[in-house]
Amino acid sequence: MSVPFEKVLIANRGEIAVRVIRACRELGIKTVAVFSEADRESLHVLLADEAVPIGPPPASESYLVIDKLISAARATGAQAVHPGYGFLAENATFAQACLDAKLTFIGPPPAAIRAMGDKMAARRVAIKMGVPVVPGTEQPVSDDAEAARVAERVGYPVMLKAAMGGGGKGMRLVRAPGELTGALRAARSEAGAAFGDAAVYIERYVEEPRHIEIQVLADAHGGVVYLGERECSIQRRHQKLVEESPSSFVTPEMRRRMGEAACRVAAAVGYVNAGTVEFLVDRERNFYFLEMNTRLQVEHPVTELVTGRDLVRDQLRIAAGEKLGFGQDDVTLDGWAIECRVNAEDPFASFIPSPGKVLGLRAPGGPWVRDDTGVYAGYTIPRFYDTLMAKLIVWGTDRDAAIARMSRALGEYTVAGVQTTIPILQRIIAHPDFAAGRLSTGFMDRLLAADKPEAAGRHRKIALIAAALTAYERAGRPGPAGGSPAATPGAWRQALRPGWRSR
Ligand code: MV4
Repeated sequence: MSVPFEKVLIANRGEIAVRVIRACRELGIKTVAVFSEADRESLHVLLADEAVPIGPPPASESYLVIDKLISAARATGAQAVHPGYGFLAENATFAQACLDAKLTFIGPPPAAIRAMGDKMAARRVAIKMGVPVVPGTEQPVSDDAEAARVAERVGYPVMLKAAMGGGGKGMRLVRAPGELTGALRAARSEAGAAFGDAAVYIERYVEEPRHIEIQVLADAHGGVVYLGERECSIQRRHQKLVEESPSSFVTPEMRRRMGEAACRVAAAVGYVNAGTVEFLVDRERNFYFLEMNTRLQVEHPVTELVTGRDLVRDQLRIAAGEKLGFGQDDVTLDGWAIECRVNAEDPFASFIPSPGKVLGLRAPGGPWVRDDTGVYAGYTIPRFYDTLMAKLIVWGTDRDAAIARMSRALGEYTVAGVQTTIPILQRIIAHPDFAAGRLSTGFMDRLLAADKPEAAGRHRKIALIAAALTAYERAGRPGPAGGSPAATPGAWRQALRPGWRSR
């Protein structure tokens, strides 16, 4: 195969920049990293062939400054730009700026990014292509009376959504007519502040939905395929924690219908490159188009492990104008893959970010275990960016094997110096509902509710009784071990964290 490019600039940082560098290196493509002042010693800088400084730590002064990225590409002679995810990955202006500078943007055409950035326009595309959407409005609602009519028609509860939103921002659940006017005002002002556009539309609320998304690949010659689904229902505040492929909820017939629907939406907007079509799925297995993400996603590795494809390699080939080189019938799903996102956050303290120096690190290994990370022992995680530290991805011949492997791998993962989400990931993976595939977007709320003050009150009493018994028992044996638990606050705190493994 010919080499798609000689040199590629990666307009990103962290694990995704590392992921792209790896694909480039395997293809014999030279890589250019960009880095802020906080990222001088970051792994992507160490691994790239060249690295260009682009300014101060805040992303608004570095990774989000289009001119600096274009200049860096020009100065180093890169022919193409990979945006990764986040930052400018779904910014049509950036994609256009690359094209204007005669740089290949390794992503979709600007028009496709723009078409899908407007969630209402995307909804209309889905409707036009015969893809089911949640019942609701095709245009923004302008006044209270119209909103009331629409809500009455689709039936309560309803959801108000920002037209330019996504990722849960500017959303309001309305359970009864009396709440509508206030919720509409709140949603409009939130949308206006967050997206500079106060337009809001209405959908019927889908209770306890699953979030299932379809990976698509499209080339510039009309070839479009889907690469199965990813189940991403384990989320907290719209941040995914665990993803898997395939989904135990999706039947082969449903997979084909969702996949074909996703391909129709992609084709309708002239989509080229890798993209993801998101669906909400209700308890009766009805699926509804939600939005399309016009980028490579964080959770793409689970699709890679079950399809055997390197999605970044496919992105590079497609961007270079090559044909996909395979058809839908060539896509087969083999086994099961699960990804856990390891964030530098303290799950014992409301997931507060935990930046700082990684004093020690022992990543898991062994068969069918993949660790996509942007950190190393001795590295200082800066406080300026996303807390994603690593993605642990495992493959097994079936779901049970993948779960057992993930549990084993999480047990091996040792990080010193910063707090990580590993303990909560272990709890998710060990949960009977997870084992049974009983997943929904309410899973994490239920799991964490067990740690809320009300429940903690109950656990606190149990812990106090246990502590009193221990003190009573030890009272008869004075000496170093004889102190009351009150003398060791660490032990108290651990006693108040039932089921959580201490490290
Ligand atoms: C919904 C919904 C229920 N009904 N729409 C959240 C993110 C945004 N992209 C869409 N979201 C939702 N839209 C209707 N009509 C519930 C959610 C939702 C959700 C969706 C996917 C994953 C996690 C979620 C958590 C809360 C709410």
